[in-house]
Amino acid sequence: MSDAAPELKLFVSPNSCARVPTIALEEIGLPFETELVSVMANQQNSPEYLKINPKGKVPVLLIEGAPLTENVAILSWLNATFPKAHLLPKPNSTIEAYYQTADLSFFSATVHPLVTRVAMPLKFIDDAELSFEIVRPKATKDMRVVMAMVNARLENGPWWYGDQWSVVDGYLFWVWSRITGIGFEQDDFPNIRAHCDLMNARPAVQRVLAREAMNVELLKSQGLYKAPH
Ligand SMILES: N[C@@H](CCC(=O)N[C@@H](CS)C(=O)NCC(=O)O)C(=O)O
Repeated sequence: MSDAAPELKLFVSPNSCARVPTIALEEIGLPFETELVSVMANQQNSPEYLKINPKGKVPVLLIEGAPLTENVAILSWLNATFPKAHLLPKPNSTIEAYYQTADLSFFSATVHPLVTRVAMPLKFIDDAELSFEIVRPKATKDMRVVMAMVNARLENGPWWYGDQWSVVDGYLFWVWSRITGIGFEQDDFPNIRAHCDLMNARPAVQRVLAREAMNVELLKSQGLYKAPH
């Protein structure tokens, strides 16, 4: 790769976890392209998309045309490639770098699967009534335990790493917006609510939300949008 900024294209879908690397890219502040995929219309499983990501998921980051998948890898790559953006605090030791990987993996591998159960319970049982009566309430209960832990961590906030904003905050913001958008009860989690207000005030986050709102309108006009419920 030359010294010039690499050509970047991110595959996104409104309300999805692709919001997290979009926030990272907006915080970096260099130009990047996005390509819209409607997860609501199952476009992530089209033959064309599966050639880019056989896992059938967003996000994918094309770096000079080569796909990088998985949020943890994408966010870690962006952090390493654009150190001036301070997407993660500079680690003071080798183990501190692994603590950061553990934090990103916690959101990717522990919290995100719970989000999927809360937000898309039909993925887990082929019975609409049971999915909303059993899968969602159970996952919501588990999510409340995890969010209580996150809320306690933010006592030393306002951010995940205290005074320093990081992409881990972007991850938490996506999780919180996604679950509260479908009615997750917020009252017991004042620190996360304050965190969300701070996130909403960041110019980069406002640009991300404006992009998503435009994408929602575009997908609606094509009959490819379904609001979260
Ligand atoms: N481990 C992946 C998870 C990606 C993922 O589950 N993306 C969801 C959107 S939030 C998706 O594409 N879902 C489509 C599907 O499961 O069919 C990552 O962190 O990038």
